[in-house]
Amino acid sequence: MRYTILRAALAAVLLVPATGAASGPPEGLQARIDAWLAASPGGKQISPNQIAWEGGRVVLTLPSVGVHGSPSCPAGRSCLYEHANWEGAMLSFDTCGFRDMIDYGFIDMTSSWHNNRSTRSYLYNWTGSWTWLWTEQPSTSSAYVGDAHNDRADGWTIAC
Ligand SMILES: [Ca+2]
Repeated sequence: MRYTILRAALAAVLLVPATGAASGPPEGLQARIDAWLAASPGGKQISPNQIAWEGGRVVLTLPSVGVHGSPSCPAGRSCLYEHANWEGAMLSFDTCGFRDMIDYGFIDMTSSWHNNRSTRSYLYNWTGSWTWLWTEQPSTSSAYVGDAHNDRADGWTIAC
């Protein structure tokens, strides 16, 4: 029960910047970093636009100048993007296994992806249990996950 409440609270916190960004001037980068860290304890800021968890195995990159706009995931990592066309915040992993993206403030956010690893990734939605959304083949990308899957992914399994 506590888990469900935390998830709902996190979603509410994370929806605020998205709404503000759409209707007003761009908010400060550091302010967005600060809000992200407050909502996702355990992360550490490692550069002006990046937060790392697990010693760098998981890295969030916020667009500091312009947008990503192309599949930009570093070699050996698998990346999820906040917006279509590989734009907005990017969450990247360089380790295999399952992760609940509530730990990184990235639930219900993914709109495009780039898997730059040699193994598959599997994305899931939390609906009281884990429901499979899509599979990413090695060294592939998608500019948009589609309306049925947009802003749904909460869990991520990267094959070893
Ligand atoms: Ca979801």
